[in-house]
Amino acid sequence: MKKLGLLAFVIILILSVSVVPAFSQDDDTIVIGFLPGVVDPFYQLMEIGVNQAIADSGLNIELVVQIPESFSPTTQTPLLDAMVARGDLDYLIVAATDKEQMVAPLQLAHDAGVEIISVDTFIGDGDYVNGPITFPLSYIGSDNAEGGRIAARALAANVGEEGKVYVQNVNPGISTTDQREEGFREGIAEFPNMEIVGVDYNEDNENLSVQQTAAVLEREADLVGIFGTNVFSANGAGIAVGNAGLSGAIDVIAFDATSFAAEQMRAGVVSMMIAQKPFDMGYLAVEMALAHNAGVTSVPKRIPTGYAVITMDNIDDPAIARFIYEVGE
Ligand code: T6T
Repeated sequence: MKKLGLLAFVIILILSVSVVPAFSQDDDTIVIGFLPGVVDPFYQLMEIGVNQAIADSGLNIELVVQIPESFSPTTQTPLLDAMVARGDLDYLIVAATDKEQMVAPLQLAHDAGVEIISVDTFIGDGDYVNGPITFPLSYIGSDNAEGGRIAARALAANVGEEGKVYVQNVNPGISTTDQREEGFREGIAEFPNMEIVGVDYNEDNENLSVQQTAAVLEREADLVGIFGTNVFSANGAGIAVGNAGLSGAIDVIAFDATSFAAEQMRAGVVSMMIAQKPFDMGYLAVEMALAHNAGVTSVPKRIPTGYAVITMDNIDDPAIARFIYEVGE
């Protein structure tokens, strides 16, 4: 009997050890990382969308946010590595700051068991079904080439389809702004009497954008229009045009729709804002992560989020004005 009692005790001990959870943390917690490109109103609104989707889900989710201090793989990669090193990240919602340079760090994260969801920007060529990079779960963002074409056609219409135009851009290698420039070039090529006289890269620095634009305004006395491919590019271009006393004489098309760009529209500097839907991008990214976590196997590899095109004709329409990035800049 004594032997039997001892055997029972050993069996109970073995069973109880084998059911001790592997982690002390509550196993139901889903850990989601959010790693945008930089601090700006666009990504701030995206983060609001992320938080809203988490709140609406009612699930037990831990959100880990890291924001690079500049829009660059050099500042983004260490933050990514630190997030992965936590060892508990289930999903990462990320705006890669370079379509090539962020491939290897994101591949490492994926190899470590983190599911990757691209928001805004993509890696590789963005075709996560047939392209060179297929490991991310989804790419959620604007059709940026189309955005560039919209800008070109609007600018052409505003200037009578002729004249010299200039592009303020961020850095080569960023999927979004590269595609906006490409789309803009395609669009301008539809107008034989129009010419792009230059492109400058401002490193996502508004002051640099002001300086570069001012230099072009000095050089090109007959410039008729400027395309600013993102928040800081458009802000800088608009400020330089205003400083030169050329408001209204030079047409500025702003990609993105900050409240500053809206002010510049009302001041007659900016004629069009191409508003993206960053709130939707953040919200949908969380929803896709949760769908995947619940076992959904057909998460779409590409989710385009669309635009609201804002001009003086519709800026006071609440259904349109709601797309201005109001985040208390
Ligand atoms: O235009 C957005 C974003 O789409 C782009 O990838 C980087 O710049 C912004 O964040 C605006 O500053």
